[in-house]
Amino acid sequence: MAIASFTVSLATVLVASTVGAAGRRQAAHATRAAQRVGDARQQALSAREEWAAAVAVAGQAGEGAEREARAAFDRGESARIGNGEAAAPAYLEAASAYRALADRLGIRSLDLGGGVRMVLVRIEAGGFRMGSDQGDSDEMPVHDVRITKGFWLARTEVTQAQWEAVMGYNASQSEFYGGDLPVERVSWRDCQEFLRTLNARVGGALFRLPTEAEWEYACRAGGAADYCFGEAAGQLGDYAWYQGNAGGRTHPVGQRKPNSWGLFDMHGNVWEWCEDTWHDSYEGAPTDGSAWVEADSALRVVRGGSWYGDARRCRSACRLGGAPSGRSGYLGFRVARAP
Ligand SMILES: [Ca+2]
Repeated sequence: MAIASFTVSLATVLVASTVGAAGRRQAAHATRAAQRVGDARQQALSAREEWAAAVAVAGQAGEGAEREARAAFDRGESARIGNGEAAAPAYLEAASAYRALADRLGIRSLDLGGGVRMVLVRIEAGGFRMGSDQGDSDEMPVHDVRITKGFWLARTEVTQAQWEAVMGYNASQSEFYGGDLPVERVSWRDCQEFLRTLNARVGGALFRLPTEAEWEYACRAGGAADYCFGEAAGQLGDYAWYQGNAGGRTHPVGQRKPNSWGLFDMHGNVWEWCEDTWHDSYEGAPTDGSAWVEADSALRVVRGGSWYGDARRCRSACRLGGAPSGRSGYLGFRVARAP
């Protein structure tokens, strides 16, 4: 009797523990599935929000643009309510559809947190003549460049609010202080730290400085003249804060006219760091838009002129070199993003 009773008890224990293990496996599976659905839903919501922000910038969404993306999102919502794992692929489909819509608008509005966003403009691949025969010797020889890959470029210089949202500390090192003002007194190395932090947040090496060729291509916006709007330096004040109108200081970004590709303050306000090291001529420069970087160069390129400089310094082709650890009240940057 004692033996039989023991056998039953053991069997009961074995069954119970088997049921326990299966139950735990099932529960773990359900947790993972819920996690996948939750992550996918979050991706869809972020992509939808970014698209809506891009629509707000563009001022139009396009006829029926959202229909398919919203249908995929709704499929996800229905499946999620029924605890269905089919919700995850539906949400991912919605996320990708919203991203495609934003790409079609040519505008991305990146959430940096704390209500701060960064708007980027799609720059298509194409060719242009880089440099100038009329400028300084370092702007020669004028040469053909083919930007082989489209990219994204921030519509404005990085502001102090954007700097603070990414770096978590205020930009009071700047000479002029204000959220909408361009951040300045940031060295080339400080900019790299900003970009590393931003990339870590999005989980990929997407953000970087523009190359010098990309910068001039985007500044010219299809034009071959001294400025994005033509040759008349007398019109510069409509497009730029420079010595002639700035009153000895930086100004909030995006207040002057943009160039025809929708980029503000490419001329003036603050000089902008590029990725390239400094060369005092274009002899031997790459022609595919890539960065021209040599390890033994002591300087990095800056572009576009500033509140402190005259009209000649604000020309599309004008260039200077700066020590990568150098900081100044007339030097900031803008962000480029891989396609
Ligand atoms: Ca500028």
